[in-house]
Amino acid sequence: MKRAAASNESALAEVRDWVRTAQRIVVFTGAGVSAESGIPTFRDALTGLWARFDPERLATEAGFRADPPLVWRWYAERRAAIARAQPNAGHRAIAACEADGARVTVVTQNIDGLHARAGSRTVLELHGNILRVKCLEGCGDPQRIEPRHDWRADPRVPPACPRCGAPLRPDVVWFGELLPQDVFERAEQAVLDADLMLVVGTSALVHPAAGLPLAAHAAGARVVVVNPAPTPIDARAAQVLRGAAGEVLPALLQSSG
Ligand code: BV8
Ligand code: ZN
Repeated sequence: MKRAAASNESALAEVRDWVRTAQRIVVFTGAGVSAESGIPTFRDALTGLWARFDPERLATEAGFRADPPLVWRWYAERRAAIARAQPNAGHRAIAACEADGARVTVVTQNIDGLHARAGSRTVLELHGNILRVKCLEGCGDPQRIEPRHDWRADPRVPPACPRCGAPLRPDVVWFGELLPQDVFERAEQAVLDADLMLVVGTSALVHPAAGLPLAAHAAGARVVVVNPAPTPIDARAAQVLRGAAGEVLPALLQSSG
């Protein structure tokens, strides 16, 4: 296993080769791929008013039931910021690579929908999507919600389910909740079929998502990490590209021409 700084042209050239010759590529992303779009990573999301909360307590059903307006407003603030954000060069490079004919499956932990907005067509959202809401008691289907509505002044916080009157909640996977079964199974299948997996912008701490790069490695795929900081996956990586997604991915995925 070789380590290389993103600036190391030979490492980039080697991984560019792997991208060109790979049959099936999985790009596994975390909050770091959206950092250059100005979206704070999950733990950084707790700035200002939320700084005194622990994300692993706030992003839970118990946290929501304990104080629905507080948790609703935390998601509304993140949703409004996400609606104002734009996909960055990293998101666009992944989408361009897919458009280039490479069989690319994006498996993301992010709930911001930016991969799809950048043009990626095969995106598996393991942890849901902040732009949708659903009934707390599980009736009916998730619905898109207007991201720019100012909930700070709205007394209907959280709004009630139109069918049963229970509170609406974000359609995201909270800690202690199961991931959407069909999505996770498709992600596992894509990982087992892949011959190359790019692990971009994730601290790989949250399970079961963080187990996917290990499964790819165990199934014989080459794993490449793109991250400015060390991660637990580095030890199993065929290459580690130390750098920001918005810089490394365009250099890595430029169309093989
Ligand atoms: C479940 C949606 C079970 C919500 C999220 C003890 C041991 C192991 C596991 C557990 C444990 N105790 C509890 C658990 C289980 C728990 C878990 O894994 N906890 C962890 C913290 C230990 N997991 C769960 O609860 C999961 N469910 O296990 O259910 C079960 C079993 C039976 C029956 C019922 C249930 C559900 C987990 C999903 C939680 N939801 N998101 C929301 O967003 O509000 S997770 C959330 O945090 C994100 O989605 C992401 O997945 C995760 C990590 O977020 P961040 O750290 O912010 O982002 P990231 O990891 O991506 O880190 C940023 C990275 O980017 C860094 O590496 C940084 O260096 C890099 N970076 C920064 N800038 C850039 C960059 N990289 C590239 N370019 C840049 N410019
Ligand atoms: Zn309902």
